[in-house]
Amino acid sequence: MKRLNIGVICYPTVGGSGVVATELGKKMAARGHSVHFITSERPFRLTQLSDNVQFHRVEIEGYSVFQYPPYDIALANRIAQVIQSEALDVLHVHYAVPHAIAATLGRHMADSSIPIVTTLHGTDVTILGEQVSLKDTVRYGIEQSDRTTAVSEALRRDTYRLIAPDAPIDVIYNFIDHEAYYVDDEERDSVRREFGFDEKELVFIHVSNFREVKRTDYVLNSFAHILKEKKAHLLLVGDGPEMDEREKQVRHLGIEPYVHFTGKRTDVRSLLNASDVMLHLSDKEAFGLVILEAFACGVPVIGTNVGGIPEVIEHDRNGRIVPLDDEQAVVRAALSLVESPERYASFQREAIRTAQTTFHEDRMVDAYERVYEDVLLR
Ligand code: GMT
Repeated sequence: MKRLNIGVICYPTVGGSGVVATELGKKMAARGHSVHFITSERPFRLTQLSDNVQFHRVEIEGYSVFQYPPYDIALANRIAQVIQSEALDVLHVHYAVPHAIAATLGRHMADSSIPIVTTLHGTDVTILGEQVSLKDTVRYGIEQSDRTTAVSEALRRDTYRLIAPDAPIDVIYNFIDHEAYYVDDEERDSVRREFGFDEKELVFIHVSNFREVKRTDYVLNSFAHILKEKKAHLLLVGDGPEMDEREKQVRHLGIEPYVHFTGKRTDVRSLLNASDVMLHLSDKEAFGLVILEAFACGVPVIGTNVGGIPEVIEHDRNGRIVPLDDEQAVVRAALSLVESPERYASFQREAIRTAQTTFHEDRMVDAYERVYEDVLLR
């Protein structure tokens, strides 16, 4: 395929959509394309720039008249500049709002017909698509794009149900970097030593941004029920708006010695390696990238029957699916998963296989490359 100049627009801070955008950009660069990230900060996973991986900062200048800094307009302005200065062939925007709109405006400002590919990631549809103030804008962004992709079948269905765009949507699943996530027994031992866990003790893990949709209240209530049956520990990794509430809940449940708040950590792989089972009990989740990260480290996942989660977790193979708000179902799923070492080992093997085959990065990068090729042919 011809070498392309690809403009990538995403949220640069911690979050699955920015991670996917950055990893995809890096993989495209490894295939010989030139990738230009147009973002307000350098994406946190973009640790190295090179001749074919560049970062174009969006400068947002304030002015006393503005009640809010005009990020969307500044982004459109920067997109228009980079389309011209770098002779971009295609724009790939991650997260519909405001990125698809800013790309449409930037293209118009540059007097260009550059194709726009928009990838929907989740709450850009399932939350913003329900807001009267934004719903029509999300639809407009999708309809102005030359191609739209969604990270799961569930998100594709939700997009038609909630927003009803007059446009086709392709599903391209997420993937993870296998050089960053893998099984490591030494890491398991060292993290277990750090937290004072015995080799045989059962360790659960939850990793998220502690927003309401992640239902960390349900994670804690379920874990408290597990503790009534079996001694265990819970690593809570990440930080976010619900953290204070969760600390109060832990005190209220009287389970302080068994719950370990780690805050944001850069060594998530080590924490996953030290864990036996992940709990991912969201009430909205288009995909759940951390589930794949857990799988790659050989950790089976208990997840809710919500959004794209059942597309990633194969019930009774690499994890278990439970109904939302059924704490006893989580207890049963967790304890029966670990009671037989043979069964647990089979779940671990399946988890690793899922991350390495069904969701292998090469499949997804090929699919995105085909999308670029298609929109350029038109
Ligand atoms: O939509 C969000 O909540 C933010 C977004 C993000 O930037 O992390 O998360 C979504 O995109 C991820 C990457 O595609 C998916 O793995 C998450 O499931 C999805 N979050 C939700 O749907 C809640």
